[in-house]
Amino acid sequence: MAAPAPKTATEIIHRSCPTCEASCGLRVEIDPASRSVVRIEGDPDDARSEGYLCPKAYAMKEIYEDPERLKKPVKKNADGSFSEIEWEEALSLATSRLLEIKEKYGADANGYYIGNPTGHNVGAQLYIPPLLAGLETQRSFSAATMDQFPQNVALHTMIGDSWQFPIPDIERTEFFVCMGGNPLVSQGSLMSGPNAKKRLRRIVDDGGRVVVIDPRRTETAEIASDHVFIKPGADAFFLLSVCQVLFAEGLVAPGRLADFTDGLGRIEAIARDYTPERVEAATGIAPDTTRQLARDFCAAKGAWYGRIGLCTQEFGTLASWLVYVVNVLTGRLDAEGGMLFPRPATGRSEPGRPAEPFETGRFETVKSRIPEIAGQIPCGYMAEEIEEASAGGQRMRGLITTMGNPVLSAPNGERLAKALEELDFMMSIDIYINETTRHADLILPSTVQLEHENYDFLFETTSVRNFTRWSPTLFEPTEDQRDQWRIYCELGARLKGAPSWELVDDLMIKGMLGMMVGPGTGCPDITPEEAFGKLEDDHGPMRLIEAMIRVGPYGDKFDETSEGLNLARLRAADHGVDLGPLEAGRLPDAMPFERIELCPEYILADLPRLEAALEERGRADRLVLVGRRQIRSMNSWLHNLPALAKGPNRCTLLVNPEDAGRLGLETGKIARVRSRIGAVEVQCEVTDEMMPGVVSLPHGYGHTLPGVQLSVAREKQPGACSN
Ligand SMILES: Nc1nc2c(c(=O)[nH]1)N[C@H]1C(S)=C(S)[C@@H](COP(=O)(O)OP(=O)(O)OC[C@H]3O[C@@H](n4cnc5c(=O)[nH]c(N)nc54)[C@H](O)[C@@H]3O)O[C@H]1N2
Ligand SMILES: Nc1nc2c(c(=O)[nH]1)N[C@H]1C(S)=C(S)[C@@H](COP(=O)(O)OP(=O)(O)OC[C@H]3O[C@@H](n4cnc5c(=O)[nH]c(N)nc54)[C@H](O)[C@@H]3O)O[C@H]1N2
Ligand code: SF4
Ligand SMILES: [Mo]
Repeated sequence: MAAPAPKTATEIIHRSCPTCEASCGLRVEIDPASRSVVRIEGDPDDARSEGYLCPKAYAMKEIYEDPERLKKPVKKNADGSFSEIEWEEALSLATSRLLEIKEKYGADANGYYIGNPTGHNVGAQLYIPPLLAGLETQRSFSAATMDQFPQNVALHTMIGDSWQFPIPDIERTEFFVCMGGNPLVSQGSLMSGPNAKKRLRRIVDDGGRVVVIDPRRTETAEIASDHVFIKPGADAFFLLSVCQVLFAEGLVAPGRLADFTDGLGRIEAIARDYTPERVEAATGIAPDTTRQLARDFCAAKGAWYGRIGLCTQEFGTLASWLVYVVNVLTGRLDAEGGMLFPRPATGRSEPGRPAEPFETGRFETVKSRIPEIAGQIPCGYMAEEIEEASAGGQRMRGLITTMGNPVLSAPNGERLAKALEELDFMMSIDIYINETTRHADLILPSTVQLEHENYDFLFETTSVRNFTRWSPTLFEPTEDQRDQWRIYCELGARLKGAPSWELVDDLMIKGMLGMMVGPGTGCPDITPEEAFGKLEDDHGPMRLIEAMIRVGPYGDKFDETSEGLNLARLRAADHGVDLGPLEAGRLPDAMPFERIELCPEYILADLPRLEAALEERGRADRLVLVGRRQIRSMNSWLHNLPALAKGPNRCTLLVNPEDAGRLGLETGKIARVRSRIGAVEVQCEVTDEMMPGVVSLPHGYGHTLPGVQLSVAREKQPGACSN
């Protein structure tokens, strides 16, 4: 009889969850011998998440284990199938094809699309510049323009920094207005805070109020004190009416903000016409409700918040801007319990930063002549940029998609899918053969989260509490795998004709240190060369992070006798480093502009278009489709994971009973949803959680397209894509 196999020793490793913005602290038990994850639990010692986790905590394990995940580059064969190739062949093929296009048609004939998981991968964020330096194209697309871009534009033009987001002070607020966000499901976006339910309940339990303004009675609305239905896309009208009430009733009280804010008189004049009565038909909100809400908000320590529902709509920039305006008029921006500016350890919100100029129109799309805005072209124009029908101008011939699935996430994915076939060369950097990457000639897979280090670089700028956190590698990748940053750096180096990626990497860190240390900087006593010599890592993103945190507000300033933050201390902090509650009173020092511009010309220029829509928005016979997020999904890419894909069909159309009666729809029956662009057939769910005249369908589904190698998604949650 054989002896029982010896029980192998498991290890506990702490890291943050890389799947959504909340970045919960996790306690992961692994078996190093079999390179497997045994268990994932919430980390009770993490100051932000206190042991909380959601079902998606298991995503990083299941992604790591997914048999359909790519581990080596694959190249498309003549018959459309893919075969594995070596990295050297893959990178030299990519380089030669992209350079060929660049030489023949110019650098702008190549384009790129950057997707959402970039925000969760520090290497992917920091190494885009070397890739772009190699590509030299202005054809730039990203998930950002389908996400928070209206907020970026508003902040850029109001305070001079498009990425300095004010975040609700959810731990101290007494009155939280939530428009177009569903934090109970999304776990808070631009309000990164684990366990949104507990945080929002706290407000109500302490006698405060949570007011949800949403065309759906969402999961968040269910635990809120108040829910107000609003017609989709009418937020700008509603917010202007709130401003009108604030002025008319003498409630405007910017407090200390008044000392450095321009445009108060101008916004008063703009809002004057938008009484609650005048916009009622468009918004669906009773005037008394608007007036009472404005009064109650002013009487409490409140935070007024708007999120994706205010961005993915026709008047997204106006709506996003007006949310900030309301916070300024009521003195809630930069005030405790209001909207506060985080202070990341990597120092991106410190005083003395120059304002970047707000630029637009340096590049235009080939057919519709749509101008770029702050370097981005709207994703809705990707297809048109490629199509042969757009010839006449210089169309896009080569495309890199990285960490994105625009065929399911961008507007009119069906048209985009057709257009992708017209490219001379397409490559994707992705871990799956999915709806988008199936069109690529070449796919380069990166390591996944458990195979590389990480740092919560984006979410320390959006967190409800200041923190800094490093996450270790759990399983060393094989020789055949590459990190995302390494792929960018190597491809960029080859496109530029640089001798090696190592050299490019060294130039990056040296360039950064040259600006951050030495005479005239916050670290005057050390030269860039000396600082370079003190860095722990030889290469990679953590070397850049080390420089930033040592120079940053909590850093040791490269002084070993200091108690300040450095990479060794960061790496030793198993549960992350809690840097305390968000600070109030950081303005005007912490913003690049000297004064807040309440009425940026660029944004005001859109007001006539809004006014012209007032009547049409008030029509009673409109039926509008909105989106919906779900706890077990992350956009399009977790549907191939058995633990998250199980259960009934989730891609259902929510319809109000009134509309269902009128249209002859029933729960469980199939509805045909049609627009100017196309049609999908989906299962109905009749529910009074929808506002009459509004239906809801989640995004990120539609996994039955030919060539997609996501067998679990295809079988368990195929759904349909309405984009
Ligand atoms: N109707 C509707 N459409 C929407 C939205 C909506 O609310 N409604 N929301 C919009 C928003 S906010 C966003 S952010 C976009 C998202 O749009 P996208 O970013 O285009 O879509 P995702 O589904 O997040 O695609 C992520 C991709 O990254 C890949 N990936 C995951 N992990 C890794 C990794 O470690 N390495 C590499 N190389 N690849 C990886 C996945 O396989 C997948 O292909 O969708 C937008 N579209
Ligand atoms: N579980 C899960 N979490 C996620 C994601 C996911 O896919 N799944 N995605 C992540 C991403 S990429 C993002 S950007 C964030 C987004 O985070 P949230 O902004 O919280 O996203 P949603 O849950 O889509 O909430 C949007 C809400 O806007 C409402 N809405 C739609 N149109 C309008 C309108 O015109 N006006 C108003 N007032 N409301 C409207 C919708 O009914 C919905 O309740 O979530 C992130 N977190
Ligand atoms: S809430 Fe977000 S960060 Fe926390 S466990 Fe779930 S997916 Fe991960
Ligand atoms: Mo997003």
